[in-house]
Amino acid sequence: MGTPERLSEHVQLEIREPIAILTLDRPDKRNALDGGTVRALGAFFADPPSGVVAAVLTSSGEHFSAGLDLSELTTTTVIEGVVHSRGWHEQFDKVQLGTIPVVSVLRGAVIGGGLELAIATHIRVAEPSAYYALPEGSRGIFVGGGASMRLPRLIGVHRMADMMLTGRVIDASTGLDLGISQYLVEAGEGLVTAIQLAERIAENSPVTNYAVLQALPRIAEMGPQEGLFVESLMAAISQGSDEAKSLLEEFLSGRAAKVVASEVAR
Ligand code: 1HE
Repeated sequence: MGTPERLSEHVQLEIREPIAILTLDRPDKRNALDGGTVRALGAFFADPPSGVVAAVLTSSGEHFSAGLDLSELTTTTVIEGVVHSRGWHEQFDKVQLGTIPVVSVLRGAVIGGGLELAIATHIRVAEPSAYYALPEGSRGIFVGGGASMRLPRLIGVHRMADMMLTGRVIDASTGLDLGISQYLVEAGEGLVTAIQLAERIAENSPVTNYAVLQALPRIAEMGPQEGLFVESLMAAISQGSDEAKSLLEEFLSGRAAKVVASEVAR
């Protein structure tokens, strides 16, 4: 087990190769996200340590994150507001479009910018306490960390509009049904499940993981024929890798794990 260190004032980092565990660590402020935290996360995922091929993003205390540190907004001008929001876009793009898959653990409040961070991660494991909200409407602001781009792709424009206009809070079970999380586990099981998933992801060929992070979201945004063509290119690139050749050979010689129905049904 690695020794935890500080990535920044409010982010703890533990390396357990081949995975890294990042912890939002500002429980007294419900893990509200200040600029230093957002920049530290972006910098980590833009250039992860060698030997780390998957990550878990979790939190201290009862909540994942109460969103933007609202104390940062009280004196901003319009142009500073644009720059602030564009900074979040840049850093969260480094999470989503980086090179290592990120599994997040969602508990308690996953609000505003906290939800924006969560949906920039690739796999979200929720505990029953998780709840999702966009209270920007009641604060007189708009989302600024990518929610209007990422969230409608998960739940649809009209559900997001409902959350913003009425302040509707979505519970963990509904969040699972809508795809906000892909997993819903028992209370206290989120971190252990996320670590298991990250370790499983780390066993994949790096080419496949890279393709899932880089090619898949782009293909999903393309026209059908362009997307199919890029899929073929990515398929050929991955098939040509040394990892693919040895993994296929392992299967054909009966040495590889088979697909197990109970794992798939989870
Ligand atoms: C904060 C923040 C914050 C808590 N920025 N300081 N997000 C919100 O509008 C959500 C605001 N927060 C809440 O609704 C509640 O704090 C919670 C439901 C998350 C938790 O409630 P509770 O009763 O456990 O804690 P609390 O007493 O409200 O908060 C504890 C402390 O954290 C308190 O500070 P203290 O000095 O009085 O102890 C709170 O002020 C502080 N705190 N949340 C700053 N968000 C890129 S655009 C993204 C736009 C958004 O994210 S908008 C949504 C913002």
